[in-house]
Amino acid sequence: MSHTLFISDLHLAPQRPAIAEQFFRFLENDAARADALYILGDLFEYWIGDDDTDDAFNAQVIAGLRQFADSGTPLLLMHGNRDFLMGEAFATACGAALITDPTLTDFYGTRTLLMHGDTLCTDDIEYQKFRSSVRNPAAQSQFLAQPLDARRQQALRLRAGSEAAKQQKREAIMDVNADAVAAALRVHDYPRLIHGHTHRPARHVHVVDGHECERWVLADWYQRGSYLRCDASGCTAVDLDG
Ligand code: LP5
Ligand code: MN
Repeated sequence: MSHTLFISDLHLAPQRPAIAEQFFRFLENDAARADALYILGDLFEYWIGDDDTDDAFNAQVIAGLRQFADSGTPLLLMHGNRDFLMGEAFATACGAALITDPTLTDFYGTRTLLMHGDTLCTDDIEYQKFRSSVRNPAAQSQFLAQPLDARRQQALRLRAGSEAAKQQKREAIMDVNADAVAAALRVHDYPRLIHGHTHRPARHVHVVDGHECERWVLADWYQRGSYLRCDASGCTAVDLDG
């Protein structure tokens, strides 16, 4: 049956080669049989600019994606909170199209809202402040004007700062806020919602203004790879083998 696959939060990094290998196998097998593959953010552990392609690992990921896209399956990429600096140059190199967060698309007769998910975490006030500062175009230009080594050091400091900050936050703060979910569903006329980011894979049902809306949360790829498969009869979460 015609179907589309959704993944997010792979956090690909050379330090975890097994997950990258699993991703390349996924591209050659399950993903190659789909109508399209959507990557809804955090493909990379972090992305410091499209000029970081002399890096052997990044070049390998680009080549894998390029081979996949060249074989004819549309590849759609959304920014996550780790890789929002992926630009048109990167997308072109991969044969992918960048899509905005949020994006509303019809899949086999079901209107579906696609998001990374971080904007729904409105209780995490520190994160939302951090987000607006790093999504500022002037701050991004200033960052990108620095040499790659300096950028890499800064990204590693931000990653360490984030891990430390998360230790101090209650779990509930780092989940989506129900009112933010309801608002996103309302403003898009009550679609199905698919997002990642929280690393809490599940299917939820939200009743908003009397409309039942499904919300699928994608899994991260820390332990193993997985994807969401949607066709005309609905969506199913699938774990990849070993
Ligand atoms: O990513 P994750 O899962 O650890 O946590 C996220 C939120 N954290 C982030 C930060 C990213 O991990 C780091 C991104 C690196 C990007 C590289 C490019 C940099 C470009 C800069 C352009 C201007 O997104 C985390 C959330 C969590 O999800 C759950 O939703 O809680 O939010 C935070 O931890 C933010 C903190 O609360 C506040 C910011 C701490 C920053 C510490 C700075 C340390 C010193 C920096 C020196 C440069
Ligand atoms: Mn994320």
